[in-house]
Amino acid sequence: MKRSKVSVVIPTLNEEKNLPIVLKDLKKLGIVDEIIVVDGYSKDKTVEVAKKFGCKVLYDNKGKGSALRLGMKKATGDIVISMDADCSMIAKEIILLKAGIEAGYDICMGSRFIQGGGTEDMPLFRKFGNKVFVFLVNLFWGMRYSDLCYGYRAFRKSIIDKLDLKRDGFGIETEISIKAAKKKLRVLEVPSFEKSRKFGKGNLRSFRDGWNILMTIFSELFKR
Ligand SMILES: Nc1nc2c(ncn2[C@@H]2O[C@H](COP(=O)(O)OP(=O)(O)O)[C@@H](O)[C@H]2O)c(=O)[nH]1
Ligand SMILES: [Mg+2]
Repeated sequence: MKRSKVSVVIPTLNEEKNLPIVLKDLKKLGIVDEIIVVDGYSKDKTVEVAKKFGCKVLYDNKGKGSALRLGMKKATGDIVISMDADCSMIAKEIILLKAGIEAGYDICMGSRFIQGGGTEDMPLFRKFGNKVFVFLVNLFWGMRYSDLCYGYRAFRKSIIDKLDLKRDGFGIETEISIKAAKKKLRVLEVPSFEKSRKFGKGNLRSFRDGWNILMTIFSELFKR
């Protein structure tokens, strides 16, 4: 079997301390062929770090979703992995995500809420919000997702255009899950453990982005 080429797309905003750790782990893995950092015009040395490690650097000023869309479009791998730069994701799990695509699935999503997964980066009310959103998406689109607002995922490159993604902000993961359901893509969940962010503060705001996610769900409900 031909070896699949693997691209990793990382949206970044002021991650100069976290990014070197993430990139070192990715290099150590030895199965990543291309790393695309999509930076939201960081005020720190994030871009310098990315260049030092030989990453492709792109810029986007709209938000995490928009950055991810750009990176996924420009990726040249057969398998495209989306990942955060905050040290919350374990690089080795890429092996599992990649295996899902190689086994024939179109999208392989990390889930924090199946056996083997977990999170130390989610206060109780966010867990509750996530549960409500998962329930709604499963109800409206007949899925059996266990997680929704989580960005550690692998995509078969050839289905990325089909998803026709539009969201600019933190609604992007939800949009992906819903459109994968609508377009009847083959989706697999694999367990993933989310560690706490190592340095700095997250950019996600629970109420603003919770609202954003809810609006993503309802706007998709009224579209074909
Ligand atoms: N390019 C870009 N990246 C962002 C933006 N906001 C967050 N990120 C990155 O997206 C990833 C997830 O963001 P984070 O704030 O940790 O959100 P959380 O993990 O959902 O709490 C991190 O790698 C951030 O650096 C943004 O506006 N633009
Ligand atoms: Mg985070």
